[in-house]
Amino acid sequence: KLFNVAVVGATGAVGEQIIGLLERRNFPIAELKLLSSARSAGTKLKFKGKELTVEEATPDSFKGIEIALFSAGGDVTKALAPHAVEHGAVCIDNTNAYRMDPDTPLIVPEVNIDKVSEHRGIIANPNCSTIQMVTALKPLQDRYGIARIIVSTYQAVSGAGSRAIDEMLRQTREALAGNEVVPDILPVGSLPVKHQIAFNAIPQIDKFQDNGYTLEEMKMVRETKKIMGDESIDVTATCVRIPVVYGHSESVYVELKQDYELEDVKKLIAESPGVVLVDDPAGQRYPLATEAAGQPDVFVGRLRRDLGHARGLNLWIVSDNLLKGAAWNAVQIAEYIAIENE
Ligand code: 11C
Repeated sequence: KLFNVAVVGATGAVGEQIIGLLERRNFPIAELKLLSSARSAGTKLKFKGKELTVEEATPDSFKGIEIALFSAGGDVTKALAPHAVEHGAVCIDNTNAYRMDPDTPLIVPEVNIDKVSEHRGIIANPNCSTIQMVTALKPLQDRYGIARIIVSTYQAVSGAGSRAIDEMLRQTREALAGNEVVPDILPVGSLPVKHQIAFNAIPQIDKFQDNGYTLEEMKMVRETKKIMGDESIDVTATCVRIPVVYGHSESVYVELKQDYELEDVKKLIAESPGVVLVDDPAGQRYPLATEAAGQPDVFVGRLRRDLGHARGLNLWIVSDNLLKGAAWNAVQIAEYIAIENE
């Protein structure tokens, strides 16, 4: 069976990756509709050698659409996804709009694809920094149980969109030329205070919440519990933006519920779907953002037992935030939906 598919946010950093993946994966498409804000409508994009014109997304855009992939911001999802559902589409949403809604499954295929059938029209795609962490930790949860996670992230500017990439490159040129560096977007476009990202590390991703954590940090806490199906896991996160274009890196400390052997953990990770073990200290091999960029997998290395806690384990987890962290996870879900509805 072929499906009528819509991509909402087609001209954005994630939308562009979704279109590329639909083409490379040869997704069974009858008609592909590319949608965006009025500002980007009219843009021409290539799909399988054909030029398609991006249209403005409106409630009526979804007539006849069977699968809609949203990545145009939470407000757009909230305004349009209910109309898409009314027209009979299954929506796969890359935004924060419905992730914590109890009626909306929050899916990482390697972790909880069994929950996808509970959807009522909308399936949520988690935040990029959460996706790569839970993909890597799922085999440990299944084998040993997880009591606690402490994560610090080193996140790429592409997570904040194409304009943040441009800003980092511009600031780098300004700094190298000895000119004044002018911050414009980061850490948060909608807040008045801006910080330099070139040659810097900014410990703020998204807005601060009343509890002193940022929204990005709280997404990691809440989404991890929901995806792993265990509210008892203690999660604490510190999320930091660094001047890397593609690929989020994470230092993760995990406390397991049962004793483990390091060699067993390495074997388990090496055998797990969607995860690649890169762990050879003697050869100075470990996951790097530059090597993960453009790849669909989650890369795991620097595995070592905690020095103070026998069930504590340290890992370094890296993945392309626009692929497994966004577009690839969404297309994996879409492929599952397509197979189910064949
Ligand atoms: C970042 N994680 O790196 C964010 C981007 O909720 O899907 C993704 C935001 C989201 O800035």
